[in-house]
Amino acid sequence: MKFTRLSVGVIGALALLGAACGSDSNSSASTGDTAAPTTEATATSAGTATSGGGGGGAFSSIFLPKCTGNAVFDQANDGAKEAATELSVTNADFVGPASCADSTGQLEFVTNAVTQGVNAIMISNNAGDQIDPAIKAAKDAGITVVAWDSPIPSGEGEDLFVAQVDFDETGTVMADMALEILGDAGGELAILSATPDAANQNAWIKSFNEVLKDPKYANLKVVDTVYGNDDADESYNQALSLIDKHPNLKLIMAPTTVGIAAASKAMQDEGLCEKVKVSGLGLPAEMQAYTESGCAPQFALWSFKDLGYLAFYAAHAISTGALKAEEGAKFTAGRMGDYTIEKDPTRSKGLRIVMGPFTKYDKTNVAG
Ligand code: RAM
Repeated sequence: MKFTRLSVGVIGALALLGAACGSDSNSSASTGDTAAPTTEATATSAGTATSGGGGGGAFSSIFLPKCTGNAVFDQANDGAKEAATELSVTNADFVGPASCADSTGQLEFVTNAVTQGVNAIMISNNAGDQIDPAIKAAKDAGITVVAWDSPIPSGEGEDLFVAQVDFDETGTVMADMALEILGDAGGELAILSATPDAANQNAWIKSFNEVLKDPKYANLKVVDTVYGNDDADESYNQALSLIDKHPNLKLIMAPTTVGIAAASKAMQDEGLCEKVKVSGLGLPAEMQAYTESGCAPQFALWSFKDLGYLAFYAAHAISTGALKAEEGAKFTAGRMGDYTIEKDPTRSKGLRIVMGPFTKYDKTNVAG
């Protein structure tokens, strides 16, 4: 049976959504307490969030992904919950817009958190600099703001960015995968990204284009950059448009777990995997079939669970006063060990810690 392009995309979207819904997203609501937040170590009065589990110590926070319904954000939230349990504090409220396409959808969650007087906001920013006024209001209210996965580009109002990997390294990793897949002959490639305002993808694309200037990659030609808004259906259709528009396209590079899986499915459904390969940043569980079939021979990622765990430890430490968000400050994040805060060299302003490492996947290790 041959599905239409749209219906296959819809099925793909539902499958991804179903996978995401399978995990516990701990979305129980905070009580809306309006007690003033404080950054003191003894800040026990402000938090009354009532999410289940996590020991129950009063530390109220929100864990705000770009949008809900993405398996990697559920994994990050699992890590945050693990940290909350170890720290004997209440889990963060896992809240966010239903669609990543809604680039300003996160603003109301930040604003509500300020009204509720939470101790900390942990955010993967999907709104570029448009988030600045809301984040600044949170900061002015004494709330700890830790970005994870996707930073506040200006650094304004953000205490710390928990970087999954070094953002400049991402460009090199993607360029090397493209070169290995296409070989020295190279060819045309297109980038299929998430949302146009996603700070992480935009930084990675910038770095990728920078790295490609090295003569080593001279035969790799980026012919287009398109956005699937981290929506499986939209990404699927964007991948199909790319192959219609660029008949000589040899590779789709998707620095998004949603985009890479959707593009792989599109190429597989069209029987094009021999002609157009897919690579980028992908979740092994979503990519295994495409990697084993040769549609997506190589991709990379890091642990989202660890990222959420580390973000929660950092936010808790800063909020309680155990850690000062300043260059050179050190702290220990449970099972993940020691970290030192540094200036973020990939932004003009802002502090970061870098988690790492990248794991590269191919058919030898994708099954785990
Ligand atoms: C998607 C999201 C996320 C990004 C990954 C690689 O799941 O856009 O922010 O880190 O892809």
